[in-house]
This record gives sequence, structure tokens and C-alpha cells, in this order.
Amino acid sequence: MYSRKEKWMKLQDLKHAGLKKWIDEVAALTKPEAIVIADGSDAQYQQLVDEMVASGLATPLNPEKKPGSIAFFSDPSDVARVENRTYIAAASKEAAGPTNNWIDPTELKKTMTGLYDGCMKGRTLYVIPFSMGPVGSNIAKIGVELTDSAYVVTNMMIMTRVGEKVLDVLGSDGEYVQCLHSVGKPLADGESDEGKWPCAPIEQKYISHFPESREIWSYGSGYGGNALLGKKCLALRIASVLAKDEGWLAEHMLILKITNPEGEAKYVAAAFPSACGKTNLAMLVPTIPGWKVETIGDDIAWMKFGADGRLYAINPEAGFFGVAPGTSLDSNPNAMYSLEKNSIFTNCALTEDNDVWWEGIGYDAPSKLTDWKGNEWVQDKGNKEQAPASHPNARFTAPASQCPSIAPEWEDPKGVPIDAILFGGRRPHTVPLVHQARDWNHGVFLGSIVGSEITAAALDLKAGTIRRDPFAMLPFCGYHMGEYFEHWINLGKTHDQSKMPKIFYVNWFRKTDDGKWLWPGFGENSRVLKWVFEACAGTAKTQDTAIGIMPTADAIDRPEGVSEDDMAELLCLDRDGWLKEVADIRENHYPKFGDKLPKELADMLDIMENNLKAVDASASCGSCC
Ligand code: SAT
Ligand code: MN
Repeated sequence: MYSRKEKWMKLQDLKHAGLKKWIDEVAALTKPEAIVIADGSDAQYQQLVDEMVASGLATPLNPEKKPGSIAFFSDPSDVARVENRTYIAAASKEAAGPTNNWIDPTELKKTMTGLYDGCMKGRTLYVIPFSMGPVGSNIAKIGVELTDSAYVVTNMMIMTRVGEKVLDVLGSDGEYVQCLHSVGKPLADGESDEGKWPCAPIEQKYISHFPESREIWSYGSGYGGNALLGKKCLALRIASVLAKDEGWLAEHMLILKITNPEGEAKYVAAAFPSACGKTNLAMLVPTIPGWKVETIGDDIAWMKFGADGRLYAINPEAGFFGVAPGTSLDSNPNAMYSLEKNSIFTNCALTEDNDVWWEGIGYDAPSKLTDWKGNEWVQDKGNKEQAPASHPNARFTAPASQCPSIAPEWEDPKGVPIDAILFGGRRPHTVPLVHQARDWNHGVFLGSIVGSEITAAALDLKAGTIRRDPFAMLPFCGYHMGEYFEHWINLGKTHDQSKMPKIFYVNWFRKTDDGKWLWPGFGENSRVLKWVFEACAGTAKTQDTAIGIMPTADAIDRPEGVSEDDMAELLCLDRDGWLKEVADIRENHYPKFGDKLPKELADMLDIMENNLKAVDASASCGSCC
């Protein structure tokens, strides 16, 4: 039955009996025409690319402009993660918590088994053994994804470590996370994919997680986090459950290294909701002379306590799956250099000479483009309504090793010791440029209230409403978010706090009343990182305030264009704004977690309120807020 493509590793060569049995069961259900094991080799990557080009699914890019790279265009209905079809199918609804979609796992497996039945007929079933984290690291985990999408295989080969070296570590009975994926559009007799991007209608899409059995079942989407199951599904939703059970942290955080002119380095992990520039911060080019920022990861951090009591982080990924629009040599040169070659582009526009283009790439579109939907597109700058040439969630998949700012130790199996954890969101008002938590529990409080202000009235929410995204984990926590807060609190109880990271809240997004940015952001954020560095080293100029530890007015070097008054506004304590914040958290945010909200967080809110009320209203921030 599985005779095709037999030049690759064969099923019978697999040493792991449990894995073989699972593959047999999935093949019996989905009925593929062939089974191919991804061995991680360049030769196999190239063959998959050649096959996708031959079928018309992939477009090879100009070897002079983007060597070794290909472009894909998805079905217009399959362009992003689908949160309303993402399920945490825990044993009980209570275990999944109020912020996750839940379906009874037995019922969901029955529905999905029905969908999987025969869904791979005429297609190849690929077996992808992958490691999240450097192969063999004691922080890393192994997963095996079974998929009928060659697009997924090639992306996983960039985003994770794939192949025989992983099978070697897995041995004959090692543990792994089962990840089953199908694009979910069964072929009729005689039909072929013929360069189409197959996917199922929305009501048949399921991105399902079974936290007790650590399984992931995904059906119906071929895009990003719905299909590359190592990323959000394993490295966050399933790993967050493992982390709670095993006493570590799986977080939606970038990791960076910052080095001062004397050559001392600190490691920073940072969580922001989407669209807050995580990739840009991870690859930041500092504007302050003598300081250096290097990249360890741009999206996910797994952190475990070392024997010395410090928290060590690895980047479980091996590549970047970055948003293309807005990425330019100005906004993020290191990302632009990372994607120069050996990369995959999804839903970007195509130039006549087969290069990619996107809105915000830093130069005008050449005369004629093919947009992401395959139509001819000519830029019309006078037309503000013109549909973009690239999809707003168009992506590049690029190897992390190609990033010029990648830190030499980015693949160190023992991880890097984290000195500081930053939280942040888009907050035009109230929240200062930076402040520091007084202690661990206060830091957990700051993580729990993360959110961004809704600007345009979207999704039925009033403009000005704060959309809370605690720890930037709301769509990615695989269990009850109240228990997640408790897990963070517990780590502070069971570990020596003097060795734990200091926690900060940053906000690059302050605006004046007439809507102008108060802070330039991008490389200038290095000035804030410098203060964070100094706060960790005990040399920062600080003051205690009602909301935590803040820089003194002169503690942060001012970038060009930021006046003394601007700085005062960026660092003022907006007493009334924060009292409104307290009320919003009390009325609209914390009640969601019911009796699972840790008492320590409710107490923190009371303490902050009392502190704020004790501040002399007239002296709090002068005229700036
Ligand atoms: O599609 S991904 O989940 O990989 C990226 C994102 O949506 O954050
Ligand atoms: Mn992310």
C-alpha cells in the first residue's frame, strides 16, 4: 500500500513501537495513498518543494532576489488562527475555564473521527518527528505531527528541529505529544489538489486540544498556528498544562539578550498581546551607543528552574513565523535580513519578476503586482479604500539561524538565565512608559491585567475599552486561567525570590490628547531596556509610587524629539486614570475567573486602590494627565 517515495526512511525502520502503532491507526482511519517520514534532510525539503511547485501549489521565487524561497497563496477563507473553532477539550468544562471553548472530549473525538475517516485518500500522510527546543535539551519536548500537507512539513522543517536526530532521542519508548492534522477536504475519486489550497468550511474546522492525554487534533485549516502544531498548540496550549503539572513555565514571550558597554549581559523575556511589536523588540537595533541587543526567540519561551534556583529559558522554536506587512529595513532590519533566502512566504503579493512585496515593506510597489488572491494589482495611492496587495496576516517563515542579531547561545540546551520579565500592551493613556513590580506577586498582578485599548470600535467593543489579555496568554492557555494565575503565584512561594526575574510593565504606546505618539518606539525602546538592565543590576534611579517602582524623571535618557515635558507625561502617576483602571479590573476583568482568582491578586488590587487613594490628588501628576 505505501510503496511510493520509498527512497525515504520507511515505517518499518521506526524503532518506537507505540509511534508505529499510532501511525498505523491513523493511516487505517484516514486512508492515505502513501506514508512519508520527514527525515529533516535538505534533499527531502527540496523534493517536497519541487512537488509543490510541479502541482502549482508553490511559486518558486526569483533565485537572485530570494534564493531558495517559495511563495504560497492560501484559500481566502483560511488566513489566520480561528479562535472560535479552537477547543480545550478537557475532561470537564470547569477544567478548561471560562476563557476557552469547550466540547466534551468523547463527543469531540467522535465528531472528528467521522471527519478524519478517509480524509487523506489520494494524498500522502507525512510523519514529522520534531523537537521543540534544542534536540536533547532537558527543557525540550518531542512531538510527532501526522499531516497531509506538504506545506506544513516544509514550514515545520524551518520552525522546529525535524527528523532522524529527534527519533534517536525518542528511542524505542520515549514520550512524545501526538499531533494529528488534516487540511480536511477529502478528494473525490479522480480529483487531485492541482495547486489548490485545500481546507474545510469554517463549521468543519476544529483545532482541538485534549490536555489530559496531551493530544492535538486539528482538522480543516492549513494555515499557521492552526496547522503548524508545534507552535501555539503544543508549545503553548499543551505545554502550559505540562508546565503547571511539572512546575515550570510555557509562555507567549520573546527572549532577548542585552549587553551594556562594559560587556555585562542580562536576559529579558517579554509578553505582549498580538500587534504590539514582539518580533521588532526581539530584534531591536539599539539607538544608545555601546549597547547591544541580541535575539534568542521572538514568540515563545519555556522556562525551568536550574539547580542554582534561577529561571532558565529556551526558545522552543527554530524559526520565525512573522507578520510580513509593516516589516521593513526601517522597522526591523534584522527580520528583513533573516528572510532574504531559504524562506517561505504566505499570502504576500508577487512582483512581475517573482519577488515578494507587502504593504509597509519600505518602498513603493513596482508597476504591476499579483495580489495574494491571484489578481493583477496596480498601486493606487490616491485610493485609500484600495484592498491591500498582501493579506494583513501574510507571513514569512524564516530560519532563526539567518537572523543577524541571533545570540550565539540561542541554542544552548540549558537555556539562558532570565533577569527580567516584561509585560505590556497598547495603552494610549494611564500606564507609564515603564514601571517595576515591588515583588513577585505584584508582578503576577501586572501580568494578569495586561491588555490593549481598542482604538477603532471593533467586535462590538466600544472604542476606549481595554481588551484584557492576561500574560498575552488568553488564546493560548490550555487550562483554567485562574489556575494559571495561581501557578505563577505558587512559583513565588516555592522558590527563592531573590533569584527570580524582576517583573516590569512597559508601554511604548502613549499618546497625547491630540493623538500623537509620545514615545518613538522601535530602536529607542533600548533606552527603556537600559533602565530595566540597571534596575536588575541595582543601579537604576528609582522611586516608590502607589503603582510600583518607577524611574525618576531623569532616569531614562531622552531620545531626540522627546521633550522634558513629554518625558514627565510618560512617567507621571495618573492617579485618577489608575483608579478607573482599578474599577475596570474589579468590575469587568477579575470576576470572570470566579473563585479561582487567587486571593493574592484580589489583595493586590485592594492595596493598589488604597495606595492611590492615599496619593494627594492635586500633587499626583500636575497638569500632564
Ligand atoms: O498563526 S500563528 O498562531 O502561528 C501566529 C499568530 O496568530 O499569533
Ligand atoms: Mn505569538
